[in-house]
Amino acid sequence: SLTQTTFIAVKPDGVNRRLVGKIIQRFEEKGFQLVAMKMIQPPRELVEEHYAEHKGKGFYNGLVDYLCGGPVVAMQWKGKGVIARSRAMMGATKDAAPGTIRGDFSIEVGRNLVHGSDCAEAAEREIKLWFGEDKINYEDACEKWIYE
Ligand code: DAT
Ligand code: MG
Repeated sequence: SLTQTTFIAVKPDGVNRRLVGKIIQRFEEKGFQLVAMKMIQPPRELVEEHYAEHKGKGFYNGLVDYLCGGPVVAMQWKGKGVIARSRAMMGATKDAAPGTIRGDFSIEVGRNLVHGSDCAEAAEREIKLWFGEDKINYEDACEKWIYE
């Protein structure tokens, strides 16, 4: 629905490689609306909770180290079908296709620049975890030019 909101994060490699602007620009150009954004170096407990589904897997500790290892730009983006559409724009976890963010700017699965919630339940959980109630619901002035 139009009111769907998702959690997107630029991971520490994206920040250090100066790709924050480019990544944000992709979602802006698509027509999605930015409703919350902050830069934080997340504490380990937050990242462990965020990636709880992967606990026990071989890559889990490295994954948590990577995400805690520098600044993260955490965002909420709003729009029609934004959860699935932003995942498509990010590209697959493995061998992301050219034209996607991961496909265009990354090589390794463990340095893949960006996170996006994979379903509505995850979006709700991750938004609560990273932002609590913090977001700004401002009027989207160009909505009628993006949606029919
Ligand atoms: P995604 O980030 O596409 O939602 P995921 O939730 O399956 O992917 O995994 C979370 C992150 O963990 C992913 O962005 C990169 C890392 N990861 C996943 N599978 C991996 C693997 N087989 N080896 C190394 N890192 C992996
Ligand atoms: Mg995931």
